[in-house]
Amino acid sequence: MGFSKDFAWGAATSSYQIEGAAEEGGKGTDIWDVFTKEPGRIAGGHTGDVACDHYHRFREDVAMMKEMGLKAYRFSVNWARVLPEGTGRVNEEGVRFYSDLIDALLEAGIEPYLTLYHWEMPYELYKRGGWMNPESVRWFGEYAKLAAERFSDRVRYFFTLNEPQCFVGLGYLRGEHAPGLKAPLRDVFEIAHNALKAHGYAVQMLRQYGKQPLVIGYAPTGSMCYPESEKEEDIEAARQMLFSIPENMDNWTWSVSWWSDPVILGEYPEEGMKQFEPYLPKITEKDMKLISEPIDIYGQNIYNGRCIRMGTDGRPEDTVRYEGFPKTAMSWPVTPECLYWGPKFLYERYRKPIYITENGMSCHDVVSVDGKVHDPNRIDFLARYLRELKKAAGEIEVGGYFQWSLMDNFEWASGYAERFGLIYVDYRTQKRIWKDSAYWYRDMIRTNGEEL
Ligand code: IFM
Repeated sequence: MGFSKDFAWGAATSSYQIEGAAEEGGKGTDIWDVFTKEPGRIAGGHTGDVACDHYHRFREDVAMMKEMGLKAYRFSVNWARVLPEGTGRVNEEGVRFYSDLIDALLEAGIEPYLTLYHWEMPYELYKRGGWMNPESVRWFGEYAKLAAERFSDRVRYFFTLNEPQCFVGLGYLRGEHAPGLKAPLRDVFEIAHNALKAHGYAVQMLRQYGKQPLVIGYAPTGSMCYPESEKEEDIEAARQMLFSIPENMDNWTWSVSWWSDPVILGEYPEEGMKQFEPYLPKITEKDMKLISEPIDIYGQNIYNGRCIRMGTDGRPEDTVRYEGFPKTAMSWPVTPECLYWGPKFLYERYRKPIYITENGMSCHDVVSVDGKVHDPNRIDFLARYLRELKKAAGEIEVGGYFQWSLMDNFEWASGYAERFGLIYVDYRTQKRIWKDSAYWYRDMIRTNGEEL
């Protein structure tokens, strides 16, 4: 048994990475608008001001999705486009943009999956402390309410936060992403706790104001783990490592359990409570109840994993990758097994239908002399990873898969240097060119992964 008949074959994007129109249509400024303008922050000094110009070309982009046979499209709303100051005044033009996009998707027979927060904090809220301000919980709830009121008559699937690991870890601990801070650990834990509370409050608002029964999820990331062998002890080692707490405090935000246990199980992992004790804010029962407001599906962004075995001392340990281990253009290891073991371990622990909300690779894609974009590495990557997911789908509930990304886009601190898309974007002309992998993905969807 493989993928279910109604499997959500999709592709994903995010607002800042593709929309452009940074100062158009009444949009407010967000933290990425500001961050990208600071010298030295982004490779090549790139910004998302124009990006893929999706704001103006969304109909053309939806037509491509239809041609590709996508069943689902995961996109995000830019908070500052609909609420320019973050709270209060609604920008009707911004609401109309997303509304038109949703209509176009539905007309094309594509199910919209809407993510509320893919990192665009309105700058006005940032000036008031952003996630550091306990009020951020209420702000995010107000935004979720607006999304429910305006979009949920047509959108059934919502995700709250995308990769809190990144927007907290890279944005507030390492300073590599907006807003570019290297905050003290105490502040970072408070920011993290507020963001989780905001997630819970958004779930409440979506349920309360949803115009139909909604399917609500969460889309974290984190390092996946897979066992070196099928031996029970290695499997157990990988499971333990996956949910363990990183010892190195510079890496703590990559934890899976710190971000997901509270949301699904209603408590922070005990190991983390001990290790992080000196830095933790006050955590109340009421907070935990809010954070664990029930959700319906569990999203996970998975790109690669660590190969783990049980050490001779009875503790899980990383294995060493051999010389020349396959890697993507961004130097991320190619480890297809993580798309079997990751969902399995997550399902065992959280018992919710799993959605792979992002997976993909960056390649050194070029337009060849024949005018086409040949990306055999991406096809090979997809075939290997999806084969593993298919195996998982035969054993646990897997509801969907979103390829990252529909098209090349603004890859945060790397600017436009990394190409993750199925569709090649020539940023000089905004011309879209289907890569070979896009045709491959279309055919794979057509057969529901039969030939994998
Ligand atoms: O482009 C990002 C995306 O915004 C979040 N997940 C990882 C992708 C690739 O780095």
